[in-house]
Amino acid sequence: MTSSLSTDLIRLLSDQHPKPSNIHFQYGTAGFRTLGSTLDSVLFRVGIIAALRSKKLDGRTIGVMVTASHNPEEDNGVKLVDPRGEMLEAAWEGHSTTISNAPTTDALIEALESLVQTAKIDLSKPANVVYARDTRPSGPALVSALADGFKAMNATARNAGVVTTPILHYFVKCVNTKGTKYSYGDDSEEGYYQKLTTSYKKLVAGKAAQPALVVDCANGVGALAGKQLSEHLGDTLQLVLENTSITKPGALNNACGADYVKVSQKLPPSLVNVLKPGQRACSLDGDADRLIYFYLDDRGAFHMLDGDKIAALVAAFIIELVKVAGLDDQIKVGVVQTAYANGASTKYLQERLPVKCVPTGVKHLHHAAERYNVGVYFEANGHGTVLFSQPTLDTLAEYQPSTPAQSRAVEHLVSLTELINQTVGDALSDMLLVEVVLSHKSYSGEEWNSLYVDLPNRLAKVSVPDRNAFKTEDAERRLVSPPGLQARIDELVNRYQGGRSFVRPSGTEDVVRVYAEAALRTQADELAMRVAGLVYDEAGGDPSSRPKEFL
Ligand code: NG1
Ligand code: ZN
Repeated sequence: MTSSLSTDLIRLLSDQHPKPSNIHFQYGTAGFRTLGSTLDSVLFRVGIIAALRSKKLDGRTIGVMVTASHNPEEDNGVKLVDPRGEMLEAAWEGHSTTISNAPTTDALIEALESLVQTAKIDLSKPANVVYARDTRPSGPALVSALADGFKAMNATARNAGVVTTPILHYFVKCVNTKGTKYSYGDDSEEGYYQKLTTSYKKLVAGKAAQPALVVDCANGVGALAGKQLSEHLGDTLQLVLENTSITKPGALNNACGADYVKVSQKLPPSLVNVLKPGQRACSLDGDADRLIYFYLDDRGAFHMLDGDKIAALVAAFIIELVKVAGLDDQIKVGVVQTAYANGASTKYLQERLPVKCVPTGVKHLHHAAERYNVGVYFEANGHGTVLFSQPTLDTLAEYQPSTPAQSRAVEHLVSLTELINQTVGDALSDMLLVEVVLSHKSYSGEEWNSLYVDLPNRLAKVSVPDRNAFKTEDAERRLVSPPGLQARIDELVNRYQGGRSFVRPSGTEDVVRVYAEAALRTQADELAMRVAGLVYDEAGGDPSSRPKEFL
């Protein structure tokens, strides 16, 4: 092992992946994400950064996922996964941004040398990486640029192929815990499906089989994973996989998938002749880490069960099991949400357990959830999971139940710790979790939906010249900049019954997002439109694209 960078090799390869001069890249809440055709140099450099991060962590394996999730097919992106299967440490987001923007090969080498110095990276350490991509057409070329980055650092890199984002996170945690007492599972796709379906089968043993579940795979990688999952589930749960055209140009996330359903609050048109009244259905997003449920009632009206409804369903179920097990003194359950959580869900949950609101971004939710014994975190958009702390896992392993009912409840809790992905939100794992609860409670979609009634809400986005001019406080619920804008929003909100609205810059797109809710549908839409108008005027956008209406 050498103890300096192989600058000749880096130079040779970097010259094949020049940075476009007119683009500024940013490692945002979900890594780098923009048009796939502009990302070649970023992928090469991320390959180098992943290797450096691994060396910094004594050769522990780092994950790299190439995906743009729910975003349009022509977009792509890349994010790094830390050894425990979690999001990259915040300081390295900054390093990644700096390195991705070095204008030339010389500047890149200089930036890398400076990172090695400041982060005190021992270059003689090994570098280990596991990487994967989703089904986007730009994926193969980007993965090859990434592989050049690994080559430039002489890193040992394993190509995990085309898998969901949560499967890649699972691999990272498995590889890094292999052979320890915290071993998370077998680092193969088979290991993942076995782990999920074995625990699912234990949890629903003896329960009546549920009617078939329709799964909208967003024409993405979830179609491949859904098929494998379905085979492993056998008769225990019948999945009807829809929107599985992973090679059809333009199909990915197009009028289907979790983001389409959540934002438009509509049934994907492709399911109109598929879904029967009362039947349960769910949508995954393009990399299968988000999940939204829905159903049609007897009159054919569409009802959506989003991340907030999933959190409410799951938290109540876990609390009940903890209580039946006789562990309610030792195991406390809490929920983490963001400002996008429906006000009705927050009220419902706050009446039952501790609830914390944090800024948008999985890392904020995940870290806040880690502070509870059992932390349930879900974004309204359907991304989320449930974390069990190590002391809680130890409590469950050591507990001596005194009745058969207690013993069953503890077994179920242990199975849940196996079923639920502990690294990141996972649509397939969450789907099985929801199915377990529905099966235990004998709930239809309608009964689940009646836990609380959502306040009508609307999410909108406004394109502005500089989204960084928008700064927030109080878990993004209030604007501090541009000055004076928050007061004008407050003044508008006060005119609407049950009104709430907030504005924040997106961390993944070059837009400012506007959220509004109110007691009535028309009022929520109107409030969102008027706040979007305020933002637009403030930011000085082009009058022809001023927000006029939604729907
Ligand atoms: P931004 O673009 O920062 O709003 C979006 C989602 C987040 C999260 C990230 C990562 C909304 C309103 N925002 O972030 O919740 O999922 O993407 O994919 O859904
Ligand atoms: Zn996603």
